Amino acid sequence: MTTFVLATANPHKSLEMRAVLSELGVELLERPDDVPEVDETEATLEGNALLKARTLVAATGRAAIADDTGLFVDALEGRPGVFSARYAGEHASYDDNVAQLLGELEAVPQESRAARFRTVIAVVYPSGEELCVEGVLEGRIATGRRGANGFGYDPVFEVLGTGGRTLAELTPEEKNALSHRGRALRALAQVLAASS
Ligand code: ITT
Repeated sequence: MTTFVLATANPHKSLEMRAVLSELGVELLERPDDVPEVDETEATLEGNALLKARTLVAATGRAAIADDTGLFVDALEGRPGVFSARYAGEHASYDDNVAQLLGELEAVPQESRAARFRTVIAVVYPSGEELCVEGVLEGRIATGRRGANGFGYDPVFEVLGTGGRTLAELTPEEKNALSHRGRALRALAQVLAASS
């Protein structure tokens, strides 16, 4: 059994990572409460994921796993991207961020609302060895919120190939089976299996 300390402080992300990894033979240890949140100062998802994982290795002496995710909207030249958590301001809620997104896209027609979620998962070992994998989910930004599941931008992200359903209209199992995060975690399991 592979064991990592979890670097994310986001309980929604943590729940999804646990659900996927428990089926792939990877055990996650809780992020210790006394480790301060990491300032995401890098310009890329990979850079920020590595920052978060390295911080947990330094604090615990154990191998750590981090997720950094962004929503990249074509009509906004890739924004909010790396800044997805702080899109509507430093302490913005999920709802504030969604409102900001819908507002900015108000005049943009359906066919020009393409977007994708990208997740980078970083694993860092106490030896200094590091690895990163990525998962992508293609879709489109809806004109309003739909669905009650998930978190963040899920109510406005229509998933390509699902007949226009948003991520928030999928069950947790459906989301994990096709999401950016699920894909990245399954890619990680393959890399780990190949190197063991
Ligand atoms: P940690 O850094 O502690 O892991 P965070 O919430 O800051 O937590 P990210 O920087 O990776 O994590 O995420 C940026 C934002 O993107 C997040 O706050 C959500 O608003 C959104 N987000 C991430 N994953 C998502 C998903 O699967 N569905 C919808 N929105 C998501």
